[in-house]
Amino acid sequence: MAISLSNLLLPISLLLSLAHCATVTYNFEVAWVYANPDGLQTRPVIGINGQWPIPTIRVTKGDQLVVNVKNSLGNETTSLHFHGLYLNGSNHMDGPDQVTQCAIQPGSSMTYNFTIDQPGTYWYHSHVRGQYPDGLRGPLIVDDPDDPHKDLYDEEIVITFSDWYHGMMNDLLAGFISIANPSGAEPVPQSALVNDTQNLTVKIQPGKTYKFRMVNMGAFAAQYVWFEDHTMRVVEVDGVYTKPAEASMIYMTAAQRWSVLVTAKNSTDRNFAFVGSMDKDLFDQVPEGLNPNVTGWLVYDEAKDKPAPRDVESFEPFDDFGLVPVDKEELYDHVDHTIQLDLKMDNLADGANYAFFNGITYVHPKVPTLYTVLSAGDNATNPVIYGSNTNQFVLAHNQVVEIILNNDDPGKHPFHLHGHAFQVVHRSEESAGFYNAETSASEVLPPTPMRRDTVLVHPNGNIVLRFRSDNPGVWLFHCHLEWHVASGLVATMIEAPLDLQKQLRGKVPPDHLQNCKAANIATEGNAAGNTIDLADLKGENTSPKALPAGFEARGIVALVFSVVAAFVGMGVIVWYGMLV
Ligand SMILES: *[C@@H]1O[C@H](CO)[C@@H](O)[C@H](O)[C@H]1NC(C)=O
Ligand SMILES: *[C@@H]1O[C@H](CO)[C@@H](O)[C@H](O)[C@H]1NC(C)=O
Ligand SMILES: *[C@@H]1O[C@H](CO)[C@@H](O)[C@H](O)[C@H]1NC(C)=O
Ligand SMILES: *[C@@H]1O[C@H](CO)[C@@H](O)[C@H](O)[C@H]1NC(C)=O
Ligand SMILES: *[C@@H]1O[C@H](CO)[C@@H](O)[C@H](O)[C@H]1NC(C)=O
Ligand SMILES: *[C@@H]1O[C@H](CO)[C@@H](O)[C@H](O)[C@H]1NC(C)=O
Ligand SMILES: *[C@@H]1O[C@H](CO)[C@@H](O)[C@H](O)[C@H]1NC(C)=O
Ligand SMILES: *[C@@H]1O[C@H](CO)[C@@H](O)[C@H](O)[C@H]1NC(C)=O
Ligand SMILES: [Cu+2]
Repeated sequence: MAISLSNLLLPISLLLSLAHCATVTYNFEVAWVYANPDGLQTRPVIGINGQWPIPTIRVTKGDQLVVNVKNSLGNETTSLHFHGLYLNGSNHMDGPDQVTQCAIQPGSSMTYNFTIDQPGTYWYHSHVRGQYPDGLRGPLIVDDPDDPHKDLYDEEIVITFSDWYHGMMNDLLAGFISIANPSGAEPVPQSALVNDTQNLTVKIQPGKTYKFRMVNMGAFAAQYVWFEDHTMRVVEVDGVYTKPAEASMIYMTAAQRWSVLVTAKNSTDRNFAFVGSMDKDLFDQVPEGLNPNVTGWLVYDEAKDKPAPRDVESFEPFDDFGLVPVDKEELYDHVDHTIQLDLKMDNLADGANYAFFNGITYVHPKVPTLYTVLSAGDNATNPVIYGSNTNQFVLAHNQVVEIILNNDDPGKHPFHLHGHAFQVVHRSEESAGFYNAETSASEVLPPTPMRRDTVLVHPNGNIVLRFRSDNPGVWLFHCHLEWHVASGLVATMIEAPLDLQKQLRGKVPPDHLQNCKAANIATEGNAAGNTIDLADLKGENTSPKALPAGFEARGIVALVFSVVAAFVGMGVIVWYGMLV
């Protein structure tokens, strides 16, 4: 048997990386506190250890991260998702409830414990129904001793961007998915925030170059971001280092991260504004008096004033499609498995508006999907057992998987895949319609495509994404507008389920299972909790029924709505007008 040089080298490099690793432990007690980040309204927010904004998680590549979470909310369940982390071999630590765990019950605890082997800018947030915009979201930074750009900057600064609601998510969701909101208009935020405040000042020293690690941890609004009279050089997107690319304005969707280098002026003559401006195209109706902008300042001299930002005539952001990863990972040019997802918004028989992939809106299964995998034996490769409303796809191990997403909706949607960064191999302009493989056959795809974990699809346009199924796990693919997660724009990738069983069978920790027990949630069987006949889904969770055949959704909605209005009178119409 021949032993190649690379076989000899691999264990040595593993040893070296092991030598650096430390265990970093956080103890988080999650509970309600009060905050008023935009100066307009004090409201309950979800804090950690009595504080809000919540702490930044910071580790070094190779570290073991342990987060002990105690849920002291009293009246809501919770969970934590570590957005962008691959969690190789630790799929059970990914966080979405009813997917890889049961939600952490009030009064209960759960430990997240995994190794982080990737550098970059990430964030963590609750992954139970619509909860994180109530405040349970913060940055997660993985430092890198081998940062390829380390000679290009002197210091780094983390800044977060977010939209902000005065209402509580539970109330807003009840109004959003409701017969009183047949058009599915999303609640519009009241403010934009930087670092969970406004008017942030960032001290700058002349001549230095700063790496700004920027995170959009908002619920809904993308933000245009620019630094007046300073150029940005993009060096990282979603944990993937890129060849430096100049940009004067970027467009940061919900859940995206961008690291940019900003070189300070040599003089301290004046201070400069930087601005985050929420993309109003996302709002069905822009409420009067809304300020979509949040301003901060690069402060060179504290004695000088902080000038108001100049108006920007039009938004012309940098296009991330052309970014080239530093590692120059080549295009996956041979596809093994193509998945087509057609996105649509429509009403169901309850009159509310839902989001669909291929005509199916996501509904949580009764058993967390990972636990179905682990209890199904050989039948884990049969997609049927995961239910009728989970948009599930079973992927074989180590294949090149392609997702073609057709946006049959006039809205913009940022799509996120758990457990991977994908290659973005095609992105159409607005209104291009469905992707057509035949007419696109002559298209030259980027030889070293941009990779990231969250990407925007334009209105009525399409995107084509590719990744290798080398990370066994149950990984969600979903729109990262929190409203659309709630209305069902979610698919489930069941990646290499038999390999996943080998990794995790018998290894789900007792505290995870205990939270299921406390909530009476089964941890074995198919999506319906059936352990005898896995193909029998009787009793599973399903969405409301479709509208009767022959009825136009709009007609039904108008009819139902006028009936409601007739019963309750003009009050309802006024109230509805206020809601949108
Ligand atoms: C930021 O400054 C503006 C303009 O002075 C002010 O209206 C706003 O209330 C300030 N925001 C906060 C959170 O203090
Ligand atoms: C839970 O308690 C908070 C703080 O008192 C409250 O604002 C919120 O509405 C409650 N949530 C639910 C679902 O009752
Ligand atoms: C975390 O996981 C590691 C590796 O599996 C294990 O050795 C360690 O005991 C765990 N720590 C905690 C606090 O659970
Ligand atoms: C913004 O918030 C982050 C995360 O909490 C913190 O690390 C950083 O220092 C803050 N930036 C500034 C300029 O205050
Ligand atoms: C600042 O001064 C240095 C050294 O003289 C020079 O190399 C650099 O280009 C100047 N930077 C700017 C932004 O003018
Ligand atoms: C927000 O910024 C944009 C771009 O500069 C500007 O056109 C708009 O007037 C600003 N809005 C407010 C309320 O300041
Ligand atoms: C972990 O999973 C990611 C995502 O699939 C993959 O790119 C990476 O190679 C995996 N790493 C290891 C050590 O297996
Ligand atoms: C698993 O699938 C096989 C073959 O289809 C079937 O005979 C068996 O009953 C299934 N097992 C369960 C527990 O459903
Ligand atoms: Cu969406």
